[in-house]
Amino acid sequence: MSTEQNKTNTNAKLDELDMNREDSSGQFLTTNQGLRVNDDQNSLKAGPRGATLLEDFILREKITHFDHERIPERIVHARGAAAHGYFQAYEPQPELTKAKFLLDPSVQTPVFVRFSTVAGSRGSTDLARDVRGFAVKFYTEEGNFDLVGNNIPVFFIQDAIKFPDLIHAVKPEPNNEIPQAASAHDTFWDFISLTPESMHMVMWVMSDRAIPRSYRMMEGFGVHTFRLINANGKSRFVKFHWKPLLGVHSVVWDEAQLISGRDPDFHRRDLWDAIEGGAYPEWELGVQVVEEEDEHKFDFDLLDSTKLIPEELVPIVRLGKMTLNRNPDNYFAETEQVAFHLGHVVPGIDFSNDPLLQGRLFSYTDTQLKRLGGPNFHEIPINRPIAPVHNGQRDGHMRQTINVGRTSYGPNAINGDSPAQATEAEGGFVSHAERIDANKVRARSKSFMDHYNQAKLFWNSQSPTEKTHIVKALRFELGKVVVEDIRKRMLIHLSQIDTTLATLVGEGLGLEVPSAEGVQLNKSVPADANPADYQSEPAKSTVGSSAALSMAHPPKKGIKTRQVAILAADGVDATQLKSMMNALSAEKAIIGIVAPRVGMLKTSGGETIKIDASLQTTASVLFDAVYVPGGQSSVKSLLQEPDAIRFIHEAFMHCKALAATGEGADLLQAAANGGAESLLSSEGVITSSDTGSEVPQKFIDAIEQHRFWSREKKLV
Ligand code: HDE
Repeated sequence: MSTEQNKTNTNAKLDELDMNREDSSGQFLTTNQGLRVNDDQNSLKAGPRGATLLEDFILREKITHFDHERIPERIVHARGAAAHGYFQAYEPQPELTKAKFLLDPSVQTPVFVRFSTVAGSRGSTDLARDVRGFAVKFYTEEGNFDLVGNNIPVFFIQDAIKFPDLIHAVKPEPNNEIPQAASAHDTFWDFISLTPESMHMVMWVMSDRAIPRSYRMMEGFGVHTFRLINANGKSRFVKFHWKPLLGVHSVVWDEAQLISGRDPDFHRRDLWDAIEGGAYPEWELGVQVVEEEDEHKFDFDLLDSTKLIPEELVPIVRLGKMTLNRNPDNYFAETEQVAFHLGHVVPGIDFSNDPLLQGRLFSYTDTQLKRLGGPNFHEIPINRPIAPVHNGQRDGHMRQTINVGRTSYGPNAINGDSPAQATEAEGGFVSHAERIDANKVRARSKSFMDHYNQAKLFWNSQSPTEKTHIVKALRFELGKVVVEDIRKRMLIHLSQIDTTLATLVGEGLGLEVPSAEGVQLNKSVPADANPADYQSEPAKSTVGSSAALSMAHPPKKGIKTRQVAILAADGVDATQLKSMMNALSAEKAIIGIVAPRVGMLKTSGGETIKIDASLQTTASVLFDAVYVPGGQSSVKSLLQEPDAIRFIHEAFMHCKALAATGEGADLLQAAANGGAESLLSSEGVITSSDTGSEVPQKFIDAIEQHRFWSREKKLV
């Protein structure tokens, strides 16, 4: 695929990166000292058969650099993919904030966004059942602002001091480093079953949100309550949201597991290809705004990161749009070295006292010191702000800046007291002067003790299909747990959320739901505390639902960038093929011609068409929908390929849109005969025995539905 289009999209940050770009095209090979190398194939030896000489500085330089190529991977969010783009405000927001990038709709603020999984190592699969990171660096003219969020609006724990425990529990077990990128093991569920504050998050992580179809089809959330502050110093609480313009979509768990084998880079590739192909992903940035005086009007605490504000209570105000329009040039230099930190804020944005947020304010810089090797990581090109940097910080490993002059302290008279502190009016950052009057205590607020109501709110808000998927996910995860007491404890917690949920999960585990009577459900209790003070009541039966929490409701938004497989072999009916290809291309879907072999395909009309993948190199799980055109010899060849029948069968089992015209229906029939009896009579399967002129439009409408859940057996 051409990268020309990708490279022409630029912005202030991308231009600034130019000074660090290196292009070897047409150049001589050199050492790191610029010395031209004459022989890079052989080391320097005493005679052609050795020994190798210590003198060989070219060999030593090359090998030494190689030996030091690796840096520690991120302790969490190790695996990711990133892209450049820009953010543009819709309207000036002076009442909400003085942050300049939200005040001027004519300004395009450069951004760099990194998406990630959390638990797996750098080389793990994209399709793990996991939270996804959604970290955005805005290179504003007032300095960098990092919005380091996730694709789930709440978190597992309420206090940062529990983070190492949570992560140690979910990471592979320390004795054998198994399992990779999976929460389905004893230590994770042992911890969770003793930590009821996790239950709301657990419901989200067991839902389809944890297996997104694409990074481009995920929501993003700042999770914590932040503050926006306007030029008059008025502060309001806000929750940040990213809403994808492509809608929110997921895959099914069986599919996720198969994708992990077929293409562990599925999400990375999807993001990369979409941007290379000019289908730039877009999200709207929104905020839920809560006036300071309303801080205590909710039946949960705004400082508790295990709670969300239902959109029915506080609607989202859309502030602007982010577009990702250029891939990185170099994965390590950009995606790996980018360093996010919640403490990177600009005037007009400030923090709340959420104890999880406060702990993060420490952790992110600390971790970069280890990961990137020293205090100068802000000088790494991708981390450099486009705003000028002047201060008295000096030296340290790998310092790049050549600070001139004699002074690196303030106040100073030698350099006219430069660099000067800025007044608030000059853009100096002034922390919000929140009044705090309290005793120093190591404690958890009573207002954080409700652990089940929002878990129930989430459960109540799900469609029957989504509920079924949550039950199946819990059966899978807890089914992999070996210690039976952990399963039982989890069933007790689930029974505090919803008895049907607990019973259904229990059925899958062959267990009755144990009684909660007399059980101390919360073990996350300090030594000297009264456990009774830490117990949460079961969820109230009056908890309602919130439509925004379900993926079933958002309107469907076309089939742009959906991957459609066309199964064909030599002799495929040219007219049917062309008419479907034209219709799909007009809707900006991406077509993949899949045939028994790679190379070129001959149509019935004698034309040749490039095959994109063979049945051996791809699979239905890498596509959103499948079409089989007619053509006697084409379909005859496909019928002899078990992989072609499996392709159809799998797509059907994963509830995807299927279409066939002419003899193409025979392949669907063969898949139906092979164990999917209801295939031809199911929703989302479009066939026509004639040339099927109306089939393309019906197929497009079906792809837009994403999945046909009526094919699945409902548990709820
Ligand atoms: Fe993070 N988190 N986190 N986290 N987090 C990191 O920082 C941490 C939390 C999130 O693409 C680390 O640079 C603590 C919530 C993202 O580079 C580390 C706590 C949310 C990324 C760290 C949390 C996040 C990270 C590891 C509990 C959603 C990837 C590497 C108090 C709002 C950023 C790094 C990227 C990365 C600490 C909880 C999001 C160790 C202590 C809640 C998206 O600093």
